[in-house]
Amino acid sequence: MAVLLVAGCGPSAEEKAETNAAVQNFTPPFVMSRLDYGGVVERRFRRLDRNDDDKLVASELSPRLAPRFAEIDANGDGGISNEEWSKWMLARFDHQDENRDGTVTSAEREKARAQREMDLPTPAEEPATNAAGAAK
Ligand SMILES: [Ca+2]
Ligand SMILES: [Ca+2]
Repeated sequence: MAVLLVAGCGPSAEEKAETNAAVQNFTPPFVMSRLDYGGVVERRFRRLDRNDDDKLVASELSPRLAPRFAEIDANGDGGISNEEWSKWMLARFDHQDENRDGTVTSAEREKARAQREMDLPTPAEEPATNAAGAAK
């Protein structure tokens, strides 16, 4: 499994202040590209879709996401398609990508968390694996 390391660009004073504010919720620094994130989101959809019918119903969502079901189900048909899921999750990513460089850093993620945005799933949470049928 590939582990992303942050290249050594020094944090600004503001970023340091943010980092200090976020210390109580410390997660190791990371940078997540939009492309990586797309894969993570796809794998999470597959994992959440327990009955493999290519849509998520409210009971398949995590408790954290369940309250936002109606928002994610854009066409209101009672199921979240892969397309609706990806679109919504990528919108969360773009919202957190403050400087619009196509990556979300841990600093941006901590800031979003402080604003009570949802946590984005990370590659570590949804590792790429081809182990067919594992834990379904
Ligand atoms: Ca389903
Ligand atoms: Ca739908």
